[in-house]
Amino acid sequence: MNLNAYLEFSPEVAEAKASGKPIVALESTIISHGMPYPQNVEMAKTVEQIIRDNGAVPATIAIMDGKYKIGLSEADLERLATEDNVAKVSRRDLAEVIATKRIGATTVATTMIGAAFAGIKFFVTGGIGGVHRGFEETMDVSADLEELAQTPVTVICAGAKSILDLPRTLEYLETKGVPVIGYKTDVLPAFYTGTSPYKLNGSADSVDTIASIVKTSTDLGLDGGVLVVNPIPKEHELDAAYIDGIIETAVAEAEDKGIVGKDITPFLLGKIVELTDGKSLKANIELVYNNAKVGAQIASSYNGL
Ligand code: PSU
Ligand code: MN
Repeated sequence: MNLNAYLEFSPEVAEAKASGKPIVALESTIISHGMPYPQNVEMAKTVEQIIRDNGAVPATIAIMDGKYKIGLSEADLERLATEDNVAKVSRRDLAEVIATKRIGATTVATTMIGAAFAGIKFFVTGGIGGVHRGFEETMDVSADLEELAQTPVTVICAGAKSILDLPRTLEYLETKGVPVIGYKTDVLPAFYTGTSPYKLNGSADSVDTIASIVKTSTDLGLDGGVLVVNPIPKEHELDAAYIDGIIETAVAEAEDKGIVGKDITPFLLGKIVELTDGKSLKANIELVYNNAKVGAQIASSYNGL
């Protein structure tokens, strides 16, 4: 069976591929499970436009009607944001959701897989999954990290939220051979805040340097992805003590309620929005926009190499 039978390109993405334009993938779990309606659809449309404004073509990815859709229409975005029973699809769930023709939102892991199938090298999101706090008991490590280890797509994000164990997430990425490059920073950004105590091994001050790192990794056949961590703009940062307190409360509530597995990240994300009265949502949206700008610029620079 031909892989192409499972892929469905939007007209915009098909045209971009045919004419060799830079393309940037976007995930859909951030829409279905990461943000409330209608801000999620608004964010999804605006982020696509920011990518266009910065010289690249957006390709939001999701699973619909038995296909890996590469590039979504506005109606598709609306479906993802409003339909009940949108599956959160990680690598484990992929074959099942495609075969049974359910509607599925792609995580970082499955957006990387779809992007690689589609020949797209860059992918912009908010935050990645990682090693969960208390992993010693639960063994909960996001499949996003394994995907970064094996799939050659560059992911531009704002670091990871401290709902995760950040230093262990970095250790895991090191073990798996994933370069983590700070854009204009030498510490890991912690999503809502631009800094953290955790030193990075690599950093770059220009998008051209990042493009050349990606090119070199590709030329060497290193296989895995590159993780670019881009701090939230200063004017949108939340106070570190404030957001850490909120995260502690959310994590404790998840534990009390016995929430585990694929449900824990969406639960924590929703809880944080609720406890911050939407302040975290505003920060989340702004950091995605900032990542879109940088990601499109990296993809354009790469195209010129
Ligand atoms: N972190 C966020 N926002 C998100 C996610 C993570 O700040 O929307 C989503 C992404 O789709 C990510 C997934 O790939 O959650 C990770 O889920 P898990 O921890 O179950 O692997
Ligand atoms: Mn998990």
